[in-house]
Amino acid sequence: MKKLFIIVLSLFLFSGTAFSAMIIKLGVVTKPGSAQNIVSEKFKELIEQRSKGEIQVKIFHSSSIGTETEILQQIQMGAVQMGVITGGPFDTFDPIVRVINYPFIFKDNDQADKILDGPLGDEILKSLESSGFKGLCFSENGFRNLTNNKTAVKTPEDIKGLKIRVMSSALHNEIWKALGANPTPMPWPIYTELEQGVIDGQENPLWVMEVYKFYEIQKYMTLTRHVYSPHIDVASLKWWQTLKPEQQEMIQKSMKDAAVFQRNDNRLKDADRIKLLKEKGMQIEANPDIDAFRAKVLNLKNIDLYKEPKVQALLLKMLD
Ligand code: EAX
Repeated sequence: MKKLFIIVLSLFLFSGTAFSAMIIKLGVVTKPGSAQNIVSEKFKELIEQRSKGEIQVKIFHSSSIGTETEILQQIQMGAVQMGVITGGPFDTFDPIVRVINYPFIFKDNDQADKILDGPLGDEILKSLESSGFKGLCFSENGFRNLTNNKTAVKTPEDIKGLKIRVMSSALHNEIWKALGANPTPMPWPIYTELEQGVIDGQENPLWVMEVYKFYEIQKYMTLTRHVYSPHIDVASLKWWQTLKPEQQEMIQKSMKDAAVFQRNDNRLKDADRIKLLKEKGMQIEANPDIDAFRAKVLNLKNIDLYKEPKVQALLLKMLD
């Protein structure tokens, strides 16, 4: 009897030591307090709780495992399992992402949610599978606004010749060329380049100006809202296919809940950000000549970057 007990006990202990939590490595390029980090931390909290600790998340932030492009490459290989990545650098991996980065395609948050949470969003997420990603959902970076340290900007004329940092994306480069700027693609982060005057300006959602203290080094901001920048919350398809259906479901649901939480959080905080940035000394142009900006980018849909039939078709559907 004693022997049996020992056998049973050792079997139990063995299976106990054989059990180990699954660790998900998740990469973001931003620092704690940033939009990407808020989604990631919420996801970590939800999945660890819902899986009762069987699934754990290790967040690699502040570019500690590379730029967004490098994180995506590691996700493709399965070396990193998940990422919360801005639309910009993603479009080199799948040109369909250019559809959501099209300037002025979303007029407000509600429309962005409706489209990205609906069939068009699903079509984009599904498309990512052909480049090795399981697209889970969209959280948000937000509507992007222009800042610079040279001049107040109200119309595209004011932008002429300004050296503007853009994300590592051929499309974003084209957008700023069309607007008359001198765009310079570079990966995140960019504080030092702005501080040293290597670039005159940049464009990002309001939270970035606050969290990264751009008010210290950028005098002018224009509420251009030229691109609505979602984050694409992705997993490695290679890894995803090794998961049990119930794990997939739990991860999918937790990430979607985290995304909805973060979008609301960002929008709630936006209300106070303009005030804060003004107090910090930024000069803000709240009513730029948006029609003039829009006119400058009207023909972008005809550029080669939108040529692929699948991409062209989806863009036209969205512009409809
Ligand atoms: O969220 O590279 C960028 O401009 C992104 O918006 C950055 O990740 C900040």
